Amino acid sequence: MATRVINISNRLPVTVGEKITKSSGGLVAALEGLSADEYELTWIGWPGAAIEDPARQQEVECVLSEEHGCLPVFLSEEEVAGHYEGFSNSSVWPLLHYMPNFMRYDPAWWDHYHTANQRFADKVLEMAQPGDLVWVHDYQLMLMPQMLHERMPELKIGFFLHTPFPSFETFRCHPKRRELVTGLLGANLIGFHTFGYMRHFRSTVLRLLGLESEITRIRSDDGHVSAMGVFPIGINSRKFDETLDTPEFAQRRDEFVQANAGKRVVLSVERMDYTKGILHRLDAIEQFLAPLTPDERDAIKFIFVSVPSREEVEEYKDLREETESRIGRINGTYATLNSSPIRFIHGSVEFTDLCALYATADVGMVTPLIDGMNLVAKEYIACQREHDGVLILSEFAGAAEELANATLVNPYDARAVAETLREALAMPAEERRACNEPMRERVLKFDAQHWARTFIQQLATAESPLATVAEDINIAAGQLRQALEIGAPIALFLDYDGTLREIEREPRAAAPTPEIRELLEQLRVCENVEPFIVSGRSHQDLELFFPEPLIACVSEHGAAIRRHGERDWEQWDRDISYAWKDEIRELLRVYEQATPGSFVEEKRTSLVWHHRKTDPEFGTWKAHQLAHELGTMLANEPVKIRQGRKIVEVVSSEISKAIAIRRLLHERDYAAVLCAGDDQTDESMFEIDVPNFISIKIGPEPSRARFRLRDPAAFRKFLRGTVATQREPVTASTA
Ligand code: GDG
Repeated sequence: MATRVINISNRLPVTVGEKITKSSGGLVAALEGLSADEYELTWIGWPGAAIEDPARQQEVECVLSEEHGCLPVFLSEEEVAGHYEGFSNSSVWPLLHYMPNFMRYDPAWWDHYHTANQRFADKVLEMAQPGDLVWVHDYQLMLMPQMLHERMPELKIGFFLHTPFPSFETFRCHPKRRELVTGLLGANLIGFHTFGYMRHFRSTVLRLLGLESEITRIRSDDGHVSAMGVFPIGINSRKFDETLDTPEFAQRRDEFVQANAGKRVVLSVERMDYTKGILHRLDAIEQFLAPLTPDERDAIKFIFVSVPSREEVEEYKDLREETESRIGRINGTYATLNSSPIRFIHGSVEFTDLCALYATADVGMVTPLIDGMNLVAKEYIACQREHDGVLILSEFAGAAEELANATLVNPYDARAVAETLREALAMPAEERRACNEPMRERVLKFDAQHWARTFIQQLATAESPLATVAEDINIAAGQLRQALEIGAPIALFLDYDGTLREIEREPRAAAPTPEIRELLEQLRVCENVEPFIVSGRSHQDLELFFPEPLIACVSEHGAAIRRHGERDWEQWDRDISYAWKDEIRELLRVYEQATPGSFVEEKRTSLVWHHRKTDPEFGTWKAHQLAHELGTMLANEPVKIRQGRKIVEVVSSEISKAIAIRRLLHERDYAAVLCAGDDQTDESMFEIDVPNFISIKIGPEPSRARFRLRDPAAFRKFLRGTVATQREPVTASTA
């Protein structure tokens, strides 16, 4: 059966006017590359016009869904102004492109952005079924992944960002930075054009939300995993290649060649957007023209195709005016009696004409100040079948990573760009061919269809939220009940922080709540149940929380025990030497001084360097460095070095929770043994090998435990529902 793919972009690939016409952007072509046998596609988006009459909405919806496989999301004019022109294009777009000077912000826009994202998500949820692949596109819909994930966690949600993702220093300027990043983390797969954008995203997630990540995956606090990947988008190669074979193309190409006879043509094609570097390019062109003689100027022609874009937004209007006035000035200054240097088309050209322009231009001049990918650069290369023009490409376009043989420039350096243009026009044919051939091969092969297929395939195999769920916890409950029913003793080894009790920022604040005290009391009075608190805390700390010896406590991972009903602690580490501490203490102090915010904690059995309050990247780097240094220093000592949650710990290897528990298990036989814990130090407990052993991991991280519960509250509920219900002595006859 075909897998259902729900594709969501801000704009549907149709234009709704008197009639409905299908448009043919790159995304349409990409998705057409998904085989219909394998995937059943539905497209959700805004139809491009504010349709407010309910009868007309119904009519449009009917035609779109039946004839075009599209479901429209209707937005009022006001919503479009707030969501699209305001929030998306006037605040997020400039920041994603490193241009905070163009950012404007109005809190009312946020409401529209949120509402629009919600409206899109609702539309998806009207039709979505578990197992569907949902693919959300671009910066207008950054909240959607989280909205969808919350309502339907069984969906596989992909998000692709078509723009760059900037460094944290830029992204942090956005008033809704946290909400935007959290919105994206609802996705199971987040795609970027380049590794650099992905790197900035990870660093932003770390700095904004404190979430550490691996190179290609981020785990949120609730255990949800977002994979990340680099998927450089390609062009609709087949369409270009086929068009180049048509007689219409040949005719237009010949007409252009004739019209420009005796001239070298330099072509630029773009949406009229300040990211595309139009004004900077004009500076370079001016520098190029200045030293030329009138005859030389007659022999060059610049063609600008600038497609009108976002004209409702102030900055775009200004750009258009500025561009027109600059071009007017340049043409006025450098025109001869025969020609003027720049032909400016503020509009779009037919596809065949575009191909003919690409195919005949001596130079393709693509110099954005920054660009997620830039398809024009790839399209220009795809059309160099015979002519072999030179691609001058900004090193700040994502495409520059793949088109390494292009002539790369820094668009801010007008003089260098002018010089590069001079050189490009003089480049010998063999050199041009040698540059273009490998690029053309690559562009044709890794096309838009390839891009969509690889993204969808990776989304389909993205980690399912269910993969981290261990065996059914009811099996554990059954095991415990069975032991209790026959009146056999059971032991409960319970970690405290993060297992019985929610973690607090300040460790001292994590005293047992009345609910926890009551639960422990219930456990204590259960016949045949022997509970132990097995903690990493010092015995002084444990005494503060549990002054009465009502419950047995094991401190510092097994260094000492205070047994049930006894006031004194039995020291279990008398024969262990801690001589290694002196040298290590000194080293940790050096790290403490060199890393602002970090501090050293000394426990009886260990020394700990904490970096929770440091700059997250600097702290992690120093932690790696410290762990490495310790490894060399302590190679022959009986210690373990642990890099845990924002800590580096050196601890005696003769002490562990597992060693302590084994010792207790030698003292008495139990019919069932339960160990529960939430962090790495608890993993040693889960390796214990005795009959009827129940290991429970609290929390989402990977673990060796057989069972898993979400958080301390769920664990307490589990204890109440299984063990603590058995208040009365239970015998075989009453069971
Ligand atoms: C965003 C990102 C990323 C242009 N003029 C005409 C025309 N075009 C077509 C081109 C090309 C497309 O428009 C422009 O795509 P770009 O990639 O260059 O730029 P954006 O519109 O800013 O796109 C960008 C892209 O998303 C995809 O992820 O690469 O970085 O900003 O396909 O051919 N087409 C026709 N006539 C024109 O006059 N027919």
